[in-house]
Amino acid sequence: MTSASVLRVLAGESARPPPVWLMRQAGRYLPEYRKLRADFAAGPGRDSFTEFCLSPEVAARAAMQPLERFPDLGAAIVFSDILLVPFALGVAPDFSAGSPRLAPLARAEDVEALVAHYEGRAREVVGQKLGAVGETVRLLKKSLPSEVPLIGFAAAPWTLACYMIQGGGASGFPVAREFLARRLQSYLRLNALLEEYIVALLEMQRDAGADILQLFDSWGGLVPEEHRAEVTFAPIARIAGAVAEWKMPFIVHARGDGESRFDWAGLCERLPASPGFCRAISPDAGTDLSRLLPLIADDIVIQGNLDSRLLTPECSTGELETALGGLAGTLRGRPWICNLGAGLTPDSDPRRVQALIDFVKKIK
Ligand code: 1CP
Repeated sequence: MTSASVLRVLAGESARPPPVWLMRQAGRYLPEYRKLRADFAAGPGRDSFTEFCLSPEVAARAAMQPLERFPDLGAAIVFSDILLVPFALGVAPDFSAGSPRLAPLARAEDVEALVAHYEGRAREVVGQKLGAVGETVRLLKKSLPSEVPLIGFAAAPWTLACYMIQGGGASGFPVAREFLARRLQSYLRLNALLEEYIVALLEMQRDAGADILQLFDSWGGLVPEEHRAEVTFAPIARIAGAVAEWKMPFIVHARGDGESRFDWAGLCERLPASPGFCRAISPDAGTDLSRLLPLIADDIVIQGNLDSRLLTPECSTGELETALGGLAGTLRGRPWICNLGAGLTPDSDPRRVQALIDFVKKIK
């Protein structure tokens, strides 16, 4: 399999078999990643995950690990975290309990104070606080084989706002949703501030040599329909517009939840189409692709939407093969990248990842 085909596919060419790369927070299932983390934490004053992400040599090592174990993976992703943007804005996440915790932006005044301090300074602040991410990208570009593209990333404003308003991860992010419902104008000020910082972070990764940019709107499915245009579609379309000017491939990932699905057709309508710009979407496992595909433009590349459980002991290898066959059938004739609909979970079995790669090689 040629790894470069992720870029070829993003340029709209069909590749059989399709390239494979597996998503974010991926390291956690690899023993070599857990060792790297433990060794780092054992160093003097170095217990925080944020510091791990902001140490370019060690972050580059973590990013290389999946490729070293699975040389057939079709892309690498920079090792970093979406919550480095709140960190740059002075709202540092604490990862020590597993799920991150942050000082919550509970009141409209908290948002105003943040905006007053940080608005209009994104390039300067991102350079100062997150320059290490650019350095990681530069190191990775030196170590990666030339045919393996590097993905840089950030999260969409809503997903970051969820963590910042809620004060951490939470099922359904009820506090963030209530803030949106009751204080829309204040929420939109935060959204705009985040958008400015997200573009600056993506730009920094581009300048450092990233080949592809991905935006994670992990909690995008929680935005109620009446607010989607302002909260989700318009900012993502503007961020895509910036990436389109840089003529780089752009992938959007989002998830729905049980009650509320992410409106992919609505987003796709608004993603700019321009020469030399490749648009890709990465829908979660709950998205019904056979219903979605007729609603979106043919040039939009699909990545995903395999169920992450297929790589865990919860499912059998046979179930993985069947699911993959079904996905390949649905996507026949379209450019696609084989990936999960969410990140690899810590209980994923590395042998199952190899099985996935081997099954994909057989796709005609
Ligand atoms: O070592 C550890 O235990 C930390 C686990 C971990 C890792 C490996 C976290 C904490 N972040 C990461 C790295 C990471 N996160 C990457 C780097 C590339 C890779 O390893 O593949 C990427 C792309 C992310 C993106 C990320 N972070 C997302 C978006 C993707 C998704 O899963 O929807 C989100 C929501 C986060 C927040 C986050 N960071 C870490 C955790 C445990 C979480 C989830 C928190 C929650 O429960 O809501």
